[in-house]
Parts: sequence; structure tokens; C-alpha cells
Amino acid sequence: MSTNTHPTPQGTSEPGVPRAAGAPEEGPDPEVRPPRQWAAGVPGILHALDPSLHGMGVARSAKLLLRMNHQHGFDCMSCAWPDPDRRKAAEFCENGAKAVNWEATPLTIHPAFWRDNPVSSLRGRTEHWLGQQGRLVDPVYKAPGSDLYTPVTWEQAFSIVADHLTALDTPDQAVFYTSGRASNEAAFAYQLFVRAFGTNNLPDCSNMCHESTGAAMGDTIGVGKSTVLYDDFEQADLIVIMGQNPGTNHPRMLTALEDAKGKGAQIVAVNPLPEAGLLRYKNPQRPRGILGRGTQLADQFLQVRLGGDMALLQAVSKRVLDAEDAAPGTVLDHAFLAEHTTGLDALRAHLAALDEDEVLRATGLRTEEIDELADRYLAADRVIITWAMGLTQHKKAVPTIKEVINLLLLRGNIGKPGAGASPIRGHSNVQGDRTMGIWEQMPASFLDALDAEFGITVPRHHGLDAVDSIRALADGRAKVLFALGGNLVGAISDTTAAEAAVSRAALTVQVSTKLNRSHAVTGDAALILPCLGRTEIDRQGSGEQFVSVEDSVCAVHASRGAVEPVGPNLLSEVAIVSRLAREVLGRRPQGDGPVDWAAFERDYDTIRDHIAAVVPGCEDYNAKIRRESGFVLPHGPRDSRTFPTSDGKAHLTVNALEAIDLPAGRLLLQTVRAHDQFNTTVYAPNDRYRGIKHGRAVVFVNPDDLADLGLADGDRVDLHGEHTDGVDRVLPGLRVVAYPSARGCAATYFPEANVLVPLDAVAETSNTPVSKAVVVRLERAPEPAVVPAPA
Ligand SMILES: Nc1nc2c(c(=O)[nH]1)N[C@H]1C(S)=C(S)[C@@H](COP(=O)(O)OP(=O)(O)OC[C@H]3O[C@@H](n4cnc5c(=O)[nH]c(N)nc54)[C@H](O)[C@@H]3O)O[C@H]1N2
Ligand SMILES: Nc1nc2c(c(=O)[nH]1)N[C@H]1C(S)=C(S)[C@@H](COP(=O)(O)OP(=O)(O)OC[C@H]3O[C@@H](n4cnc5c(=O)[nH]c(N)nc54)[C@H](O)[C@@H]3O)O[C@H]1N2
Ligand code: SF4
Ligand SMILES: [Mo]
Repeated sequence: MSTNTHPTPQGTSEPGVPRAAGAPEEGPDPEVRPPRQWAAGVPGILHALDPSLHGMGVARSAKLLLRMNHQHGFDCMSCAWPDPDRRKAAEFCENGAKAVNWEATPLTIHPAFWRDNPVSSLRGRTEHWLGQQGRLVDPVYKAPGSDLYTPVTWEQAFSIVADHLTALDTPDQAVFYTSGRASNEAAFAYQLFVRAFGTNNLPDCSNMCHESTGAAMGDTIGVGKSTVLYDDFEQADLIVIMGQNPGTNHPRMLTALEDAKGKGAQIVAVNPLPEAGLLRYKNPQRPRGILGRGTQLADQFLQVRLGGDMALLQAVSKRVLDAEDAAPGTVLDHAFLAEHTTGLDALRAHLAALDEDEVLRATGLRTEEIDELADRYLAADRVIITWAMGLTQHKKAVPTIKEVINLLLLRGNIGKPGAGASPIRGHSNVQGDRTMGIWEQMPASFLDALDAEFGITVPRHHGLDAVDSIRALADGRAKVLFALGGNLVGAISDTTAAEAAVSRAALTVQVSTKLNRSHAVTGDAALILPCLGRTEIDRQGSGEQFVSVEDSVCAVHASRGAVEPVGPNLLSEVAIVSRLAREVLGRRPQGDGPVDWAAFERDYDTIRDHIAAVVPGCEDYNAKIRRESGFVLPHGPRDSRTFPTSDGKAHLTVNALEAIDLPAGRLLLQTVRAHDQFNTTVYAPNDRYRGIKHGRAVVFVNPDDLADLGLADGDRVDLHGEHTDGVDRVLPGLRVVAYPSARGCAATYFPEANVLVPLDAVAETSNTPVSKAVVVRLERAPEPAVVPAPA
């Protein structure tokens, strides 16, 4: 057995480390208080403006926040929650404000920093510390064998990348990662460059995020995107929120839920944790939100066990079918089922044999709770089910989401107002990036359209996704890792294995705004290419540019930067991609080809004209994107109950239940986001709603589980992951927090916990890391060494 005790410092105080002004201390002993019962309210907004979170000039901050999510401003770069049509004066939330402050800080990394901070020393830093060092403003290069980044010119940087890419045996030896902040224009240009170069190796953050959603919805209804529009929330009778923590991760969704409630909707939350935002909401933009107790949101809270949703959904569907049997012709939407679906008889037969004891074991719920949810579902004419990572990051994620679709289809809850399936996406433009072709498996129709538009021939064989890219780097099949944003090594599972894999690369390149782990764990040679953020004015040859993005409900709109770039040497992502394409493709015998890359950079309208010709639903893109509220992409199931599947029907599916095997004395661990983080970016080491301050090294455990394990709140433990490969994966030194989580289900923070998630633990079909169900053993950590008292 080998042991991976990950060296990444987490929760350690770092003596002698300079901190940004006012940055809160991260210590080994976090302050722990009871969790909050409610979310947001004025403290939320005030908290976001707390200078200790960012150290940003107040004027710059205020100017930006007023422009955020407005028609002539910029789109919040944090999450993908949509904007209502009727925008309020302050159309942002606490976490959107934090994201803006983090990006727009006037603090920049001085050239001397690179001399004083060798790459090996950066590896000893936390994500929090790295992000606090300020904006990246100069391209820097780490030569093979060197431990230092040194500033280089942009020309030198592009030339280094081109040297490596042209030296490969085949273009498939390079992988091109994308994170979901890239604009539609940058993403379209990037995937075109990568495919013109000759590979479909376009892994993205979505592979670790909503890939399971895309797979499940693609198979069943033919489109992997939400079937609802923003206004549908107000028209729903019932909204079921599964595996999602909107109070932290999609805060303005709480406003939509509050409005829906005002119009009579019921809300049900399904979650192992009693998340603050799901229970009660104090709206900071309404008087009673400031003064009163706020709105109680959830009418029912089902505290499901991790991975128990598939059993729950099957049990509810079974009750729907039983109700139909008891009163034939009155419960199911027979007209809809007959005209638009296949598979009802098989589903009926399968659910008839559902083992209710198995359901109770898997869900940890009582029969009455499941009956109550079924009654609510049956009483509602219009039902929306939303979900996020609590459903997508499980081994059985794809069949679980197929069960969401089953339940909705039974009563025609897809393709009518106030009803639908609504995956809530993560990064602000992760959905748009997919629409623009960032996917290792884009369909042939898209690739054909690229060929036709540009007179080129792009490869047809599928490329590598995120997990497979790490495997390819590990075994030497891939030699160059290029990343348009993100922090792949910090975000992917199995940190120790992933870091070893990436370290084998000949070259790693990061296009980034701020430092993170992926700049510290590099290939033999490494480049950091600093880019403009979404808040900044983007000036090119033809004048000021804007970009476009797509939110979680398929609404596309423009985004314009509002403040001066933080440094003179920054390039936009579009400029970086265009210049790189000219340099790399220009070295081929046939030259850089028919694409006018210089025109792409000079005027983003040029890119949008090509998007209009290639991407379905984007016809007339330049005109539509200039409309006041942008436009909504077409969606067959949502708009006309047209299902673009193989047979034109929506598919009810049969999915076999499989219990998660949890040996005695073990817990199932999920990895979640704290309130003061955005993925691998840690704004501050706090998690206000869960009662945690000044630290992240905590594990939340149900008090009864603690008693069974002979542990108590405040104990210090090491978490050992238990996986079939026998590797002892360890996350050491966590403070135990007694917490009202579902029985048998613990939680700790990502990205630190990625050391515990095996690379091979992936969801069926989607290959998404199983970040929400790691079997762990808690072992008492050795007591800290006692310093002998002086004699
Ligand atoms: N402030 C902030 N906003 C963000 C992000 C961020 O890091 N910070 N990240 C963005 C991104 S990329 C994404 S993908 C989204 C993520 O948004 P979420 O999916 O809300 O994020 P997580 O923190 O992973 O929370 C997962 C939730 O699902 C629950 N859960 C876990 N397992 C199960 C299960 O088996 N069943 C059920 N029913 N529930 C379960 C957890 O208790 C938790 O409430 O947020 C986006 N927005
Ligand atoms: N254990 C565990 N692992 C997970 C998850 C989990 O729940 N549990 N969640 C998964 C999910 S849902 C996701 S989406 C992934 C996230 O994976 P990624 O998207 O790769 O990670 P982020 O932390 O969002 O990336 C942050 C970095 O992006 C860069 N950046 C920020 N803004 C910009 C910009 O405008 N342009 C450019 N070029 N760069 C920018 C900054 O350098 C910043 O450090 O992590 C996944 N990993
Ligand atoms: S809900 Fe999401 S997109 Fe909207 S302001 Fe908040 S963080 Fe930004
Ligand atoms: Mo995500």
C-alpha cells in the first residue's frame, strides 16, 4: 500500500508570509459557531464590501458594482444564474461583489516577486495566499530546469508555445483546457484554433461539473440545457431544489424563489445539509429583509443521504404511477406521453418492482416524507426541478438525472410555462463555451459547419476530457497542457496523482488573471500569460470591444468592461488566442490558412459573424446581441416540445438502483464550497452560514456518527480515503465539527479534499469525478508536539 499525504498546506498559519492588507488570518483552530438558519440580508452585502476581502480601491469597486449585470455594463463573472428582465438598481449579490473585487483589485504582481518567489516556494502556498498576491500583469516564463519565472515579451511567449506545439509528433499530444469564464468570442476563436491545429483535445471545467447533466438530458430529451426561462420560476406551483446550495453558490436565485413564493409556489429542498439559504432568506433589497425575519423558503426539507436521490426520485415516480392506477386517466399527462415520449410501459414495470426498504436505506428518509413529496408533486400543475453538483458528482449521476426527467415527463412538466428541468450551471459562461464548441466530443454537424465556413478540415475523432487528459499526461501521451483560465491541477480529483501527471509535461501554459496552484505545479517549461478580466475595458484596433455570454437559462447578452486595465501589458483572451494561432499555424508549410486571425483581434464583430454562420441559433448574432436584453437561444423541448433525439421523442428510461457500499465505521464524504470561495479561489478562510471563521481545515459530521466513532466536536482527525486501488489517500489535521448533516454523511471543503478523490472514481458515462461520495475513515490525528516549558 502506498500513502499519499498531500503536502499542500491547508489551514496552516504561515509565519513570515506577507499578507494583503487586512487579509484575515487562517489558523489551525477555526472559530466554530452554530450554523445559520437564514441567508443573505444586509450583513451579506456589507460583508462583500469589507475591504479585508480584497484590498481594492473603494472608488473602483463602487463604479464596478453599479455597472454589474446592467444592460450597458458587464456580466457578473461569478456564477451562471440569469438576470431578470426588469433589473433592479443593485443587481448583484454578495458573492458577485466578491468576485468583482477579487478581479478588479489594483494590487499587481511586481517583477521582483518572480525573483523572490521561486516556483518551489509557490508550491508551499495556499490557494488563498496565491490569490492575494494581486493581478498578473506580465507574461513570465520558467525555462526547463529552472526554479524561477522570469518576465518575457509576448512575442517570446508565443514563440515558445509554437516551438513546443510544432515539435510534437501529433497534435493529439497537446491538450487545451478551458474554464467557464471565457467569453463566447474567446471560446469560439480558441476551439477554432485548436481544431485547425489538429486536435479535439478540448477538456473543460464542465467535465468536472455539469457533464452528467449534459449526458442525461442529451439522451432523454435531446438538449443538455435548462428547459425553463427566468420567468418560469414565478409561474411554478412547485420548485424542487436538489443537490444545490443557492445561498452561497447562486445567491440571487433566492430572490427568484422568494418571488415565486409570493406568487404561491411551494418549495422543497433535498439535501444532506440544512443549507442556510434553503431554509430562510432575508432579501437585502426589501425592507422586511433588512428588519424582519425574512421569508421562509422551503415548505419541505428532505434530508437525503449522499447519493440517495435516485432512489427518492424512483419512489416518487412510483407513487405517481400508483395514483394513476387508483384513478385511471386522471394523473398522468396521457396526451403528452402518447404524442411525445417512449418507454412508459418499461418504466412502469421497473418501478412496480421497486424495493421500498432499499429506498429507505438509500435515502435515509421516512416513508411519510416521501409520500408528502409525492403528494406535493401530484397537487402541482407546474413543477420545476433544479439541481447542481449534489446530483452531478456521483457515480450514478447520469441515471439519477434521468430519473429527474422521468418524474417530470410523467405529468408533462417539460415544455410548458412554469415547469421544467433546470440544471443550474456553475461558471458564468460555462454554458456559452459549450455552445461555442468547447467540447472534446462536438457533434459532426458542428464540425461540418466549421469546415464549410472556413474552408478547412478539422479532425473528427473525439478528444480527451479532463480526467483523460490527466491520464494522458501521466503516461506521456500528452506533452503540452495549455489552459484558457481555470486551475486544472487544483480542481481535478486525486491531487497527488494529478500533480505528478502535470509535472511530466514538457510545457504548461496558463492564461490567467491571478496566481493559483496551476502556476506552482508546472511542466518542465512553463508560461503564465496574463489577460484582461471581464471588468476591464478591452480596446482593439477598431475601438472598444464587448463580448457575449450565455447564462443558465440560455439567455445570451453582451458584457462590456468598465474600468481601465490594471496593467499596460495585458492582452485580451481573444488577442492571445488570435496571436497564438497566427504564430503556431503560420509555421505550417501551408501557412496560417484561410482564417483572418488579425481581423478577429481587431474587431470582435468579425468573430460574431462566423459564430452566426456556424453555431445553431446564433444567426444574425451581431444584431441580436445588440438588443437591450440580448436574446434567448432556441430550445426545441422548451419552445415546442420538439425533442431532437434519435427518434424525435423524449425517453422515459429504466435505471437500476445500486446501493453505495459503506463499510462499518466509515463515513461517506462530500466536498463542498465554503461561502468565501469561488471554486479553487479562496477569498477568505470563512464559511459564515455554516458558522466557520478563520480556517478551512474542518470536517462536518453528524453528532450521532461522532458518538458511534468515539469522537467529539473539537477533536482533530486525519481523513483516510478508502478506494479499491489500495492507495492510502490522506487529508490530515481536520477539526471535527458536530453538524446536523444526514447520518453517515460528512462534508469538507474542496479543493483541499481533492487529494481524497481517486482519479478513477468517476460517474458512469460522463467521466465526472465522484466528488460527493468518498468513503473515508476518520483517525485521530497525533496531538501537536508539546513545547517543553523553559527550565
Ligand atoms: N460563491 C460561489 N459561487 C459559485 C461557486 C463557488 O465556488 N462559490 N462555484 C460555481 C460553480 S463552478 C458551480 S458548479 C456551482 C456549484 O453549486 P453547488 O452545487 O450548490 O455547490 P456545492 O458546494 O458543490 O454544493 C453541493 C450541494 O449539494 C448537496 N449535496 C451533496 N451531495 C448530495 C446528494 O447526494 N444529494 C443531494 N440531494 N444533495 C447533495 C450539498 O450538501 C450542497 O448543498 O456554483 C457556482 N457558483
Ligand atoms: N472535490 C471537488 N472538486 C471539484 C468540484 C467539487 O465540488 N469538489 N467542483 C468542480 C467544478 S463544478 C468545477 S467548475 C471545477 C472548477 O475548475 P476551474 O474552472 O479550473 O477552476 P477555478 O477555480 O474556477 O479557476 C480559477 C482561476 O481562473 C483564473 N481566472 C479567473 N478569471 C479569469 C478570466 O477572466 N480569464 C482567465 N483566463 N482566467 C481567469 C484565475 O487565475 C483563477 O485562479 O472544479 C471541480 N472540482
Ligand atoms: S447570483 Fe451569481 S451571477 Fe448573480 S450577482 Fe450573484 S454571483 Fe453574480
Ligand atoms: Mo462548476
